[in-house]
Amino acid sequence: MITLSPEVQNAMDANQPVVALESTIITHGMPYPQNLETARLVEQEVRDHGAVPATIAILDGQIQVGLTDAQLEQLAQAKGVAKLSRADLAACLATGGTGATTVAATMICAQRAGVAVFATGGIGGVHQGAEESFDISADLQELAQTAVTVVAAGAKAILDLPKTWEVLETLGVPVIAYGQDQLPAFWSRASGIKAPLRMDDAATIARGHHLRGALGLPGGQLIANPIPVDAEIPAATLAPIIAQATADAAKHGISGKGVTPYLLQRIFELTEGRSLDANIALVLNNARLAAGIAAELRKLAQ
Ligand code: PSU
Ligand code: MN
Repeated sequence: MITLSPEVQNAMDANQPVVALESTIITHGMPYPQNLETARLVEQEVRDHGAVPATIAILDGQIQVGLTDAQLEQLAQAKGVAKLSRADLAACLATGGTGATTVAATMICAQRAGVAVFATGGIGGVHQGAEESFDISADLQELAQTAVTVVAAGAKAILDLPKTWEVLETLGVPVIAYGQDQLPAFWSRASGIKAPLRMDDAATIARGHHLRGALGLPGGQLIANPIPVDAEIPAATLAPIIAQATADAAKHGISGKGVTPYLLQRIFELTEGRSLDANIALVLNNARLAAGIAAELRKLAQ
């Protein structure tokens, strides 16, 4: 069921640190060709910081952990690729299908392959208006069940962030701000919401992961890593743009799996590309931290 790329297989055999990367950000989170350029840059960033990248996707009914450059390029250019979450994973394998993995599905595949650390942009969460739509990302439940430490720049700021953090607290997921007291808000460093937990170095985060396992607790950790200062867009600048995009989504009747990709694309248009530049910068920043955590976790496992 699971195919490791030669690079990932070698790393696993040699007990080298490995960082999982998702593929929905490539197919549904960014336009071509920036999606492909970013996917390559993120992989390189992981390598430059001492770990091996494992981009995960389902290709022709096989879980691929680690993609060749040709596979990456094919995925980045493909149209109408399925967006796979926990519910869709086995069905895609059963039908021999191809699809991109969300945070939830990437966590499942990573854990099965023995990869404990995963870098992405921002997790899914509770959508605005969820009290009507009931739209809550499966990413939250996954963090409660699957023992992978996920490094993200918080939850995407298109969401209802206070409700997202409340749900994670209810589910018993450690939400750990990296190097600051408040939670970041994806494109912005500040959200005005105090983080439940804070850690300042990769070794402590790795110990936290390790000790959850030792305590027999299921689930992972969410590391909320603020976007670099020079790349951020202030929350006040984005607020009216997010409101506009959300209103446009409602007007066009966008629902379900389509909501997040629509909002990201609309905000890209409304910011004339600035949101994408920030998104790329924060993913690279998360890849760096994840590589450091993966290296510390390897030391603990020895
Ligand atoms: N991070 C980004 N861009 C993205 C995503 C994460 O910077 O597009 C993707 C992830 O795959 C995440 C998904 O799981 O968005 C959330 O989708 P939904 O809200 O439908 O659960
Ligand atoms: Mn949803």
